[in-house]
Amino acid sequence: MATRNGEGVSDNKLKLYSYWRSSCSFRVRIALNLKGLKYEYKAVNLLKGEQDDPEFLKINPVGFVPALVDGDVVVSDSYAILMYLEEKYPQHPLLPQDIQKRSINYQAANIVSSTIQPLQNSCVLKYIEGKIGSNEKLSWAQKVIGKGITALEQLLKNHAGRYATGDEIFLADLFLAPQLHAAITRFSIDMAEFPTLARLHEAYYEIPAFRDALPENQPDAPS
Ligand SMILES: N[C@@H](CCC(=O)N[C@@H](CS)C(=O)NCC(=O)O)C(=O)O
Repeated sequence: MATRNGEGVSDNKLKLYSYWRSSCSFRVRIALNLKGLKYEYKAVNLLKGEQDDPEFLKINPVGFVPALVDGDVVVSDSYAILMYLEEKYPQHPLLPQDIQKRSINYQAANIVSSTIQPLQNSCVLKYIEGKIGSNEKLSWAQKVIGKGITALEQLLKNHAGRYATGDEIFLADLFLAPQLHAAITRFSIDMAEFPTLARLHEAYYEIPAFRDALPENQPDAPS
């Protein structure tokens, strides 16, 4: 398992177990950046099966990234990690005060994390590819992403401002940005039918915390 000790992070207690292309890790990287938290990047190579390494399973018995270590606290699952970070490090709140806006944030985050991503997780796509074939893998991913983002477009078209639920970045954006990035760059989804989401996708690139969290900007990304 590769480990990176970048400049200025060696004394920091936060460690993020991540894979460059993992959309779930991407969510947490954005939150850490928004909250101004430095962290040590611990690369887990999903292509080499390092998620099933016995040492990593001690950190996350499910065998998925991301996982966060903060001193004695170990948290896995991006949603749980984001809620932990929100409570421990309240700077740059991830949830709005307004209760309706909050509920939209919860809905959007859950559509991504429960309805889309688990169905296009790498282990699922690998299984489909092995059992049926690589064409079916892509059409399956496009089908589940298309269904989910159709619902997201409906949900957000009347609530979005510059970002998903107004002019500030909140939880919904942390789930949307990685999912939209994967939809467009990995799964060739045509965004013409999703004008609100296409606009949000463009807006995210303007934010340094998002850009620094992009898959291609991670230390374990292929050069
Ligand atoms: N609900 C979990 C899902 C984590 C997850 O599915 N992670 C993917 C990468 S985005 C993974 O580690 N996949 C490894 C595999 O499929 O073997 C979360 O939000 O953290």
